[in-house]
Amino acid sequence: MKKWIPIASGLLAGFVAATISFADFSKSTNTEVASSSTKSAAEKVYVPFGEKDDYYLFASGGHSGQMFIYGVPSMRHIRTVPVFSPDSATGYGFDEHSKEMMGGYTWGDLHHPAFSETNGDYDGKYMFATDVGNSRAAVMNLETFTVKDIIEVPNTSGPHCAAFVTENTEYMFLPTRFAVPLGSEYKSLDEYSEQYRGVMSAVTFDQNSEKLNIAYQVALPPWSYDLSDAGKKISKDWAVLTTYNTEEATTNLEINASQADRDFIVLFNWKELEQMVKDGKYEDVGGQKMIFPEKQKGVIYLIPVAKSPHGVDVTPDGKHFIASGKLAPAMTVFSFEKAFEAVEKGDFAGERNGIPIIKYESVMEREVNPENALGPLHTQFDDKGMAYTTMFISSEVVKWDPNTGETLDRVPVQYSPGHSVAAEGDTVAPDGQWLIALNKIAKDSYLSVGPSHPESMQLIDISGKMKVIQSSPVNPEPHYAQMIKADKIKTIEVYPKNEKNELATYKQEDAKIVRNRNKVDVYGIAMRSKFIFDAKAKRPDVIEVNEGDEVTIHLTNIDFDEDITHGFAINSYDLNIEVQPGQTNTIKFTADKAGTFPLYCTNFCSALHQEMTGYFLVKPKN
Ligand code: CUK
Ligand code: CUA
Repeated sequence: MKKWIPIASGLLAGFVAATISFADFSKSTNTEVASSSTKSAAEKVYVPFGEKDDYYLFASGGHSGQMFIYGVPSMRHIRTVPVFSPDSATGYGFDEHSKEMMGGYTWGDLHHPAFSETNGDYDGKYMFATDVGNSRAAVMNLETFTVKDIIEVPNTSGPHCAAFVTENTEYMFLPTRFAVPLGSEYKSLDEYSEQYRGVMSAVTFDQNSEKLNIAYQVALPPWSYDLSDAGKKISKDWAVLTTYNTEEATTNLEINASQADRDFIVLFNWKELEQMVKDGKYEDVGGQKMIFPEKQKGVIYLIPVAKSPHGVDVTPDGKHFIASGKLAPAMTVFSFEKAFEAVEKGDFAGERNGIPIIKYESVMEREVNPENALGPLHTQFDDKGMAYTTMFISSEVVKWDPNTGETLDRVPVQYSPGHSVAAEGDTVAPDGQWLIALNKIAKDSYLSVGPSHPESMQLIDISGKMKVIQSSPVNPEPHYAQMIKADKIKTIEVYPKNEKNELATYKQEDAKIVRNRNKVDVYGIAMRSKFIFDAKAKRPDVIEVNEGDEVTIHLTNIDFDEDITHGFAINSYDLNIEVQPGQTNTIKFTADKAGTFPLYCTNFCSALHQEMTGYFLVKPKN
């Protein structure tokens, strides 16, 4: 194994000084932008009114807890979908279902979105995401672009190394960034190596109930798990994860987690883990089925890799995986076949924490080091199997051939790309044509909004010589994104009538208010351009209750007409929900303030939208 230390220590300084070196790029940037604003580039991104984009881009919203939907190639922002944080625009986190899903949390940190897959291809049905901030996983339905389920994952902290799904969405794996004691109970950091673990969770999804479930967990060593990818085709039963801080440092990680010459790729066979669970080879930890790899051998392996790797990406043919060493200026191509052979033969170089280490030389295919390229992070692929790696420090995307290691092309981006995303990039058959660099620093790209700038996404035409042809601000922060062919997503136009739903009210004359002691249930209707809460009342658009009453409002939008969405808010009560066409939504609250409170529709719905109001009257207790 090569020594990476001398290069790496220089790069550490480069990492720190990265912001300073941007200045060097700004001149070349301006010429680059000037040449890219030629007619042909403009034509390529121009989607005339009435025509639609070819791709949807689902960009993670980082610590906004949201997902941003863009059209490609226009790079127009189409929608923000709240996932892990409440959203005033849609009332997400206010209505009963989303409030319950939110679990009391008010923010999230969404890093890596992942589409559901069928035979290794995006099937356009669901999108998964994880929350590094509060250790949750979520699933979004792509018929409605709404979140259907969120689970909190116990025994773990910060599933950054997720989500990646297996070839037929059998599992979504959630390895974590932070090691914690099992059960997250208090343990001194002096006992870190013995008592802490980096737990990986195997999450399943049931399409009928639209629920997520934790199938089992694996108590990996107390290291940080960074990025991951599922195998494809010949490697479909396997998956790989990068680790750092195999030093098991507990303080000053910037220095202490970069000591060792190498860290590891974790290679595991999820089919065999599944079998272990069936065979009862696990322990109960806080109600979860926990597999301990040091006790249950033969399924998980370590492969040495250049220190502090970041991304690991499986090639579309499933034969190789490529690790990028953020502190070493190299990408390393590993062979799955060689790894399987080494496992078969027991060709190991000892073990670490009870897990066998496969010899580096046995599985390494080649080390690739494009000239002057610094800080490789993540790799995507085109339709010819060529690789595109983002270079964080040298602010560029490098195209190279995984079969030969030859550098084929490179293009500067502005600046410091983290991930990039290729069209259908994580499937067994990427599309080519488009790649988007997800840049951490926009700096001089857009009109200034003060000291802090948005992040930027730059569209690169990869059909010929790579060329940046469009740029879009995004705020914050596209850690990762996935790009899917637009025609794979089939949205519904209105929510279908569900006569079995007892909470829904479809006929105006059925709107009613039911009182049971201090509980008030409103079965109301929203329609152009009025509310009907009690069809028989003198004023059908008024809800009158007593101070302290528990109020539940079930509101149905009976405009079965695409895009006619109504909102419902009560002044000064800090609540707002939305009802999309045909939808029934429920909100529950206590009438804890006596007084007169106007209520109104928050979503512009007709010429008489301003008239879509009423009163919420709360009689004082005495
Ligand atoms: S991470 Cu690699 S640059 Cu959260 Cu995927 Cu951001
Ligand atoms: Cu209904 Cu505005």
